[in-house]
Amino acid sequence: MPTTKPGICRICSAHCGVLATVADGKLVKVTGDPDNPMFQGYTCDKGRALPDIHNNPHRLLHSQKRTADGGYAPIASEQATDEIAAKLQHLIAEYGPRSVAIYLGTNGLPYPASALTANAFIRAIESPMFFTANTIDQPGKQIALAAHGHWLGGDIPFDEADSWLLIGTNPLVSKAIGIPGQNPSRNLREAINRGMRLIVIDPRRSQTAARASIHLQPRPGEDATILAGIINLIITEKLYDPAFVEQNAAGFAALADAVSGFTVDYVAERADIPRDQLVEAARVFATHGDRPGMVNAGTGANFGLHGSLVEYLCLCLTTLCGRWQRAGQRVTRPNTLMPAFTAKAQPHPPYEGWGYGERLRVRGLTDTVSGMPTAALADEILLPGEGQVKALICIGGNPMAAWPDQRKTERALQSLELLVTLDTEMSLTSRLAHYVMAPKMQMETPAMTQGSELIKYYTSGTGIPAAYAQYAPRLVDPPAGSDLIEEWQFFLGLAKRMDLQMFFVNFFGGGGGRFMESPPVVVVMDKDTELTTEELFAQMCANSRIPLEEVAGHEHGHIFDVDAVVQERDPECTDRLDIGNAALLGELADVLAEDFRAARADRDHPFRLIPRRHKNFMNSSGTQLPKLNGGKAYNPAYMHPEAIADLGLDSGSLVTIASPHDYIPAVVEADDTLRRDVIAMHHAFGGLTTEDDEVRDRGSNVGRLVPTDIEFDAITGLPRQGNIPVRVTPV
Ligand SMILES: Nc1nc2c(c(=O)[nH]1)N[C@H]1C(S)=C(S)[C@@H](COP(=O)(O)OP(=O)(O)OC[C@H]3O[C@@H](n4cnc5c(=O)[nH]c(N)nc54)[C@H](O)[C@@H]3O)O[C@H]1N2
Ligand SMILES: Nc1nc2c(c(=O)[nH]1)N[C@H]1C(S)=C(S)[C@@H](COP(=O)(O)OP(=O)(O)OC[C@H]3O[C@@H](n4cnc5c(=O)[nH]c(N)nc54)[C@H](O)[C@@H]3O)O[C@H]1N2
Ligand code: SF4
Ligand SMILES: [Mo]
Repeated sequence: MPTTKPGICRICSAHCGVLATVADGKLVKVTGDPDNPMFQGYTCDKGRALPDIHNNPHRLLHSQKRTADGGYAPIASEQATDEIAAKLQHLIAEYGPRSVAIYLGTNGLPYPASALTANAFIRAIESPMFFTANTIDQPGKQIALAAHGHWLGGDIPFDEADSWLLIGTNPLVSKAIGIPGQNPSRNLREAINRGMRLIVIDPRRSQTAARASIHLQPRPGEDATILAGIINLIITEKLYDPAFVEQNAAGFAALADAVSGFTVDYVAERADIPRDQLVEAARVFATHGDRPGMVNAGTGANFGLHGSLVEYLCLCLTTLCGRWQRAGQRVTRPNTLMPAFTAKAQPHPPYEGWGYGERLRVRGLTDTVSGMPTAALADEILLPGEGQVKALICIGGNPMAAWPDQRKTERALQSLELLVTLDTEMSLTSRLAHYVMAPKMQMETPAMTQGSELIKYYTSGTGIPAAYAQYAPRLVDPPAGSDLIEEWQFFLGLAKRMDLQMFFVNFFGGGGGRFMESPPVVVVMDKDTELTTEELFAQMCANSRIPLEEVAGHEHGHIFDVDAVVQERDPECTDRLDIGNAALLGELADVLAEDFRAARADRDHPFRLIPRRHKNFMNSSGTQLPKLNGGKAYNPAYMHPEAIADLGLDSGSLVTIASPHDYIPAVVEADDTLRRDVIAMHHAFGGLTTEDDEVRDRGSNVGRLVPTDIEFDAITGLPRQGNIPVRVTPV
């Protein structure tokens, strides 16, 4: 008899409540859950493909070990853990703890204990080398918050706002930021029906831009310029909130001075947007409606080299216009599975965000609030000398597909003495690994929404916009005869063999610790620890506002009735947000000093390549699954039809795309939503560098076009992953 039970899809951060049907011990169907109060039946194609993902014939049911001839053979997970522990002990004894690094990718998110335990392990061996995908994503968000400070009253609710500004993000597809990701189409439709004016800045008429009231379609990479222009206009026309600024912000004069060169005419010419449209966008954002909203930027705006600055200007614009929840208003994202926190209408002051902790051996980079610079990890592997990284453990990430400079990444990974991946398939990175640990998958493990809730601490515009939580037990057994291990159990297994004591503090990172009232939960693990994931989740939620058992009692998820209202500021509070940070406004001065006309005259590279995401793929995941790729296993190079015709090409032509750094093969496809001078491609496709002739089966690796050591954010090391100058030549 098939059974259908509520579960949680955790492919992306929306964490949709779904219904999962199991028949004959197999997951056979996943649909939306109409009884889930938050999602009301919503899912996307990826969530509905969870049965295909679980039952994928390429899924690993046993861990793999590389054989002498370069192939792979199954190995028992206990045996693999024995061998990996022994190798790590040997490397640490020989080269020191820094020789061991961990990289956590996006598939840490579905398994809340995975990141915490991996981080506990690396601290237990006393290596500082813990890297995550965050620093090749939008690390500027945390840098900007450190420089600006946090508003302890939190965000304005999207579902009440009359205006919203989105820059280089497409939340209708990505569910990531701005429009709440829990059924974003519905959330946007309701807002527009209510009279919201949405402003979108995107070189492409994205799904979100197509529904905007104003769509600015600029040259890519000019987001700092445009934001500075909008701020300048708002200051000049006195459209900001002087009372809020007076009471809560420092640095107004420095900001006003730094943006003063960004006149409407200058910005319109430089970004190639109509002057009047820019003015209208600024005025609408500043004045439309009784309840004006916020501004959020996404990956598109962050990859154009000035990500930290773009994020900082977003916060400056928000504070300048006083766009934060005030005393007496409801808390937009109340804590539920996180510990209770009293929101207050006051600033949390800026704090040290970078330049501390571990120093990398390249490019003057350091640890930061956004973590260690992942774009420098390949260099740390390749650069001989003391501290060289010899072993890398990748958890739910795919460096060969997703890191910048694929060729360098490939050399680095091939040179390692030990490469371990924890991956559900022989991913591109796993194909270079010594060991591939096969893990359990989503519906085979218990699930909760704590991870989706806590991302709000990384940046505003994310997280769950209600006191909503869900817990789901394991819904299906792993396939018969399989030998699978949960990621956190792998690290506990290593710790036991290496006789380490590990501990983690839930929740680390994201400035989270700054918002704790109750003492943090400390989880300790050592060689005597015997724990189930369920027991570990209970420990992780020991001080949550709503007890985990109570959440679990509502199997379809529940919006709890918590009385969360923003409180008055403390009478003695003199803290201020900083909108005049010298380092970041110094970078804005550099932007103004750039000779943008000369940069544009690069005849060798007449196009700019920009990132975009596809609704059916989560980075590299799903790209090879027929149910999701519809038989097209490559990522086209989308170009304006006239640009294709100008080159004498057709949609479907094979081309070479070359940046000043490297080249990739690609298949062009017509897309009239783009500017003529822009090419858009999904990232995280492609094979190894020797497999270019398989482009129609594997796609093209955009990261290969990106050098890590030429143009990069000096604070976070994030290279220029967008606005990449390229030329296109027929093959
Ligand atoms: N050029 C360019 N580069 C980019 C980007 C871009 O837009 N353009 N985007 C950047 C961004 S925002 C990010 S976040 C990074 C992403 O970088 P990564 O996180 O490194 O890449 P993913 O492709 O998400 O890797 C996911 C891996 O998890 C595996 N996996 C799938 N399901 C499971 C599971 O249940 N358990 C485990 N253990 N593994 C699983 C998949 O097979 C895959 O190998 O890439 C960055 N790189
Ligand atoms: N379906 C799906 N959902 C995902 C993912 C996925 O791969 N697939 N990945 C997840 C991850 S890891 C992340 S980080 C988030 C990212 O979420 P988003 O940041 O929303 O990413 P995208 O959907 O690629 O939207 C980026 C937009 O920026 C535009 N753009 C490109 N260059 C520029 C520029 O220079 N300036 C401006 N203003 N716009 C520009 C692109 O045209 C595109 O519409 O999505 C998450 N959700
Ligand atoms: S939106 Fe995200 S969480 Fe929801 S079903 Fe799709 S992939 Fe899963
Ligand atoms: Mo990301």
